[in-house]
Amino acid sequence: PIERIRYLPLRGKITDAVSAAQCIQDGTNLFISGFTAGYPKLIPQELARRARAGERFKINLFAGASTEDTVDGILAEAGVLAWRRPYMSDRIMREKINRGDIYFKDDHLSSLSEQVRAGNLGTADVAVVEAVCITEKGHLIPTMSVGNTPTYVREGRRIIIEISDLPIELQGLHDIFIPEDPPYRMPIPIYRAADRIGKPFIELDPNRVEAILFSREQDRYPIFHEPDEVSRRIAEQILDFVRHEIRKDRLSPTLPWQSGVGDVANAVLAGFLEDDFFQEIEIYSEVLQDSVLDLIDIGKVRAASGSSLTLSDKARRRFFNEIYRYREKIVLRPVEISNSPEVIRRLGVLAINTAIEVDIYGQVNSTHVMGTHLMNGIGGSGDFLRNGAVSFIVTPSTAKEGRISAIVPMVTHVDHSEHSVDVVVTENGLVDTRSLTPRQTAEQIIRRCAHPDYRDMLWDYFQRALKERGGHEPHVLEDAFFMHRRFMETGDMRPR
Ligand code: 0RQ
Repeated sequence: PIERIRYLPLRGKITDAVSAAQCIQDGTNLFISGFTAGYPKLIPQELARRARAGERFKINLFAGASTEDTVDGILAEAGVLAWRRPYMSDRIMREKINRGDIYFKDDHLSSLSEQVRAGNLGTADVAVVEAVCITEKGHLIPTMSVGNTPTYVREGRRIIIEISDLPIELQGLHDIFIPEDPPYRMPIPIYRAADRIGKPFIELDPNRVEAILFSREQDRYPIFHEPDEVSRRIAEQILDFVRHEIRKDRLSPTLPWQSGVGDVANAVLAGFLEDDFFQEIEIYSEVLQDSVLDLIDIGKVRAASGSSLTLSDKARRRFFNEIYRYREKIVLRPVEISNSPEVIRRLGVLAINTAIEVDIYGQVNSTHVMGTHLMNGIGGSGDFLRNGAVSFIVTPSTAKEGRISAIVPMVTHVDHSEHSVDVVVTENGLVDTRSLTPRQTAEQIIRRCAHPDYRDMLWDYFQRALKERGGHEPHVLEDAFFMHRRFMETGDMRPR
C-alpha cells in the first residue's frame, strides 16, 4: 500500500494508531471526514480503546454528517465526547444527547464549513480524514464522501490521514471547490448538475501532516428495505404530480431532483425505474443511495451530484467493479456546494424530504419527537426545502403502528416553516399548498393527508378553532397539543 503515498516526503509519516492519536488529548477539537460514508475508523477505535483502558478525556467532534456506530456509536459509548456537531443518527449518541451528556447543536449542513473557516467553532486542532491516496504533489483523494473535509484539511493544525484500501479508481469522482467567504464573494459557478468547477483532489499542506495510517476497515453498510406499500404510494403521487405539472407547462422536464435519506427517499428514485415519462433525469442531492446506481444502469441518469455515495453491500460491489462507468455520471462535492442555497435555487431543484410530523398549516418538525427528544438532526433538509423550485415534505401518515399521527394540529417543534413547504404528501394523498390560504391548507391536509383514524379529530379541532378563535391561522392554543398529551398519557393518540 505504500505506493498510495505518491508524495515521497510523506512516507516518513507512516505510523500506527496509538502513536498517531497521541496528539488528541482532553479538550481537543477533532474534525473528521465522513458524511454517512468515508469516515476514519482507526483513530476513533483507538480513542475508544484509551477510554476503556481508564484514561479520562473529552473531545469535541465535528464531522460532515452522520458516521454511524463505527465512529459516533463507539465514541459516544466510550464517553469521550463533550460536543458533537452536526447531524448524527446513532442510537447511543442520540440517547446521550437527549440526557444532556453530550452537547449538540443542530446546523444546516451547508453552513458548517463556512463557520469553521470563520473560526466560530474554535481552532481546528486536529483533522482526521480518510483518503484512497496522496498524489504526487501531496494532495488527497477522498473516498466515498466529501462533506466538510476540504475545509477541515485547510484549517486543521495537525492532520492525520487514514489511507483506505478502497479502489484507487475513485480518483476523478470528486470535484473540490471551496467557495469564497463573505463579504464580496463571487458566485459558485454551477449551472447544471454535472458541472465540475474545482479540482479532483483536496489540497493539503504536507507540513501539517502528523501521521499516516493504513486502514482496511470498511464503512458500515446501510440496509435499505424494498419500498413498502406506504413508500411506494408516496413516491407514485410525487411522480404523478410532477408529470402533471410538466404537461401543463408549469415545470420544466429538466429540473434536477433531490431526495433525502432513508426508504421513502429510495422509493421515490426507484419509482423512476418503471416510469416511461421520465426518460433521463438529473440528480442534485446530498446523499446518493443504491437507487442512483440502478437508474444509471438503465440509462436514466444524465448526471448525479451529491456529497456522498452511501451504498449497500451489494451495490458497493457493483460500483467498485465498474467505477470508470459510474464516474462519468456521478460527481461528489463538498456539502457546502451540494447543499448550497445559491446553487439549489439557481438549478431549480425538486426537493423531497421526510418529516417526523407536519401540522395542518404546513409547519414541519423533522427533528424532535414529541417536541423534546432529538431524532437525528435537520441535515440538509432545510437547505433544500427552503430553496427548491418545488419543495415536497413527505411522511407516512402514522408512526408506531398507528398510535401516532404524523399530521397534528400544531407541530411540537419547528424546523421548516409553512413558507418553505410547497407540497405535503402522505400515502393517503398530496396537497399542493402553493395557491391555498392557510385555512384552505388545513382543510386539504386533514382531508387528504391525515390517516382516516385521525381525520375526524383533526377536523373537529379545526372547526372549533375557526368558531371559537378565528384569525388567519385559527388555533385553540390550550388544546393545540391534545393529541400529543393523549399519547403521553395513554401511549396512543387515539381515544380508548
Ligand atoms: O422509529 O426507529 O424506533 O422505528 O422515527 O422513522 O419511518 O423509519 O423513517 O428513517 O425516513 O426517518 C424524519 C427521522 C424519518 C428522517 C426522519 C419514528 C419512527 C422510527 C424513523 P424507530 P421511519 P426514516 C438529508 C435529509 C431529517 C433530516 C433530513 C430524518 C423513526 O428522515 O432524520 O431530512 N429527517 N435529512 O417510528 C414519533 C413521530 C414519528 C416517529 C417517525 N411522529 N413520532 N416517532 N417516527 N415519525 C439527509 C442528511 O442530511 C444526511
